[in-house]
Parts: sequence; structure tokens; C-alpha cells
Amino acid sequence: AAKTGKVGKKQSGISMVLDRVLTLEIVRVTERAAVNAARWRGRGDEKAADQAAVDAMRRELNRLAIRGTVVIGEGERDEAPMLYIGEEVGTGEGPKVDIALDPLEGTTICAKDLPNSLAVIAIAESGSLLNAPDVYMDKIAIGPGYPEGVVSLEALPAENIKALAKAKGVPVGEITACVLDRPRHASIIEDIRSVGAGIRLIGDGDIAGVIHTTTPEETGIDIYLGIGGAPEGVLAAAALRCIGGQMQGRLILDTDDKRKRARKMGIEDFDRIYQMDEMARGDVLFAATGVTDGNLLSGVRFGKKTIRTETVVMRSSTQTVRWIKAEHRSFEKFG
Ligand code: VTB
Ligand code: MG
Ligand code: MG
Repeated sequence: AAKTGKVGKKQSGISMVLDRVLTLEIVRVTERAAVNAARWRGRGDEKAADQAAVDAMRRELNRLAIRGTVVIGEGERDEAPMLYIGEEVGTGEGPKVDIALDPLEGTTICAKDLPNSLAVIAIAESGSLLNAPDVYMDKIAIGPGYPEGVVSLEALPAENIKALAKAKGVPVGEITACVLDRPRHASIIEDIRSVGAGIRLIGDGDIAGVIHTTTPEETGIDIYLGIGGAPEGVLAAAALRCIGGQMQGRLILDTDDKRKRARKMGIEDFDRIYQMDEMARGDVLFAATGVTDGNLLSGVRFGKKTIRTETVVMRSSTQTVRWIKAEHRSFEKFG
């Protein structure tokens, strides 16, 4: 079956809009956000860690030769001082692009120095990323190698688990789901456990949770399920577009205010289930640098003479995934 987010010739045609040099340029953006946030690791101050990441990411983004618009950012206009939705970034020369970012995904994880906090960014051609308000999103994601549509937000969690086990060719008891540890997930958790599957409960960080489904043999996670932030949903979809996998998301627009904000962003069907490639279309670049240690990426290491970072950067049109370990020797650049 034609699945796993592979793009056809048509899409790689328009993909030239995104200069491939950008793939490496955006690494600097997440590296610097991660280093600045990492200085606040384990300090119990989420706000300070977040602010440090935001400042660094913004500074670095404004050096890129792009005409960028933040479509998924640190809050809606008038609500966030920096990297808000609608903010223009870049030097103002170069391709017009959409940017989704989370300078510190998992502020609480960072403040507690627990696994998997990341500095994250995705860049796509203008008009290619879902403009979602900062509300919740119901999500489901699996890695590559399964038939299209094997799991779906329309099915019950238990049904999805059983279908996935069948497709994987293993007993249901060998499936592990990743779910955010929240009271709102009580019934999902019960449903998943009722069929004998295991659950990795995470405190925060569902972008990492979704990415973890792409390498079950390393992470032990086969499927991501549950309700997290919509911004994180779009970023996770961008990542999966590059590595392959399947994902669906549905915005939770349960109040008039949320529906109003969604409408302002051009959303008319409030119950729509978005497929992965409706959240992130065309050519997409995605980068994440580890802030704290995690299954995917090591966190920032401060040495006497070097600062070491680990980043994964990928591009959907080629599906190249690069793991970049950097040793930074000029500390001043981090400001
Ligand atoms: C998730 C998680 C994030 O927000 O999206 C979560 O991935 C959802 O919100 O790391 P609640 O905390 O309200 O459940 C974070 O935890 C923080 O952005
Ligand atoms: Mg954030
Ligand atoms: Mg976040």
C-alpha cells in the first residue's frame, strides 16, 4: 500500500522552494534554543527555561534567509510577547515559509530534569501547515510499515490496539501504547489495559511520544494515543511526514471561545479529523535538539571546553534523517 508519508514526484517538484541548505541551517536554531533551556535544567523554574529557549530560538530564526511566518507558536497574538502566531521571522529575504515551533517542548520535564524535553521546529512552504489555535487535540499515531488506515480516531482505543497487534503479527499483550498521564485519559487507559496491552505513561512531551512510535524496537512504543496540545500535534505530524508513519488529529473545540478562535484561523468544520498530510503538507523540514536526555536524543552536555548537542533533522521530500552531534567551542555565541 502507498503509505508511510512517502511523497510522490509531484511533491518533490515543488519541494525545491525550500532550499536544502535550510535543512542544516535550522539545526542551529534548535541547538541554541536547547542549550539556553538546558542551563535551566533541574532548576524547577519552567517559565525561565521556556523564556531562555524562546529568546534563543527567535534570535537565531531572525538570522535565517527566509520570509517566515509563525503559524504554530508560543501563543496567539496579544497573548505571547515572542514567537506568537502571526509573527514574521527571518531576514525578510528568501522563500516564504510557514513555521511551527516549540522552543521548549516539555517545560516541566526540563524543570525537573526528566527525559525527553526537546527544542523543536518545523518549516514548510507557505500555506502548508495547519493553522491551529492553541487548544487540545485528540491524536493517534503509529510508525511506518503498517497498512494505511489500520488505526483510526473513529475506532475505540481497544479496537485500535487489537488491529495494530494483528497488523504487526504479535499478541495484543506485546503492544505498548504511549499516553499522557492525565485524569482526562482514565477511560482510554482502562480501555487499552482491558485488552492486555501495556501503557507507557508520560508526564509531558507528546511530540517525543509520537516520534517514539517510529522505532518500536528501540523505544518499546508502538502507538501514541490521547489528548495533548494541538501545536504539538502539528509538529508531531510534520516529524512523521519525514520519517514515515500514520497520524490523525482532531481539534477539541468544546467552547464558544475555542470555536471562535478556530474560525479566525480558517477552520470551519469543528469535528474534522485531520490526516497527517493535512496537518503538514508538501515539503517539510523538521528539527529537534535534545534538552534533557531521552530515548531519541541525548540532552545538552556542558563540558569545560565544549558544549555538546544532539539533533535530529529531517526532510519529507527526500525522507533523509540526519543525526547531528555537535561540539560547540565558542560559548559566547549562545549569549
Ligand atoms: C502535551 C505535552 C506537552 O502539554 O501536549 C500537553 O506534549 C498537553 O497539555 O509537553 P496538558 O499539560 O494541559 O495536559 C505539554 O505537557 C506542555 O506543553
Ligand atoms: Mg512551548
Ligand atoms: Mg509544548
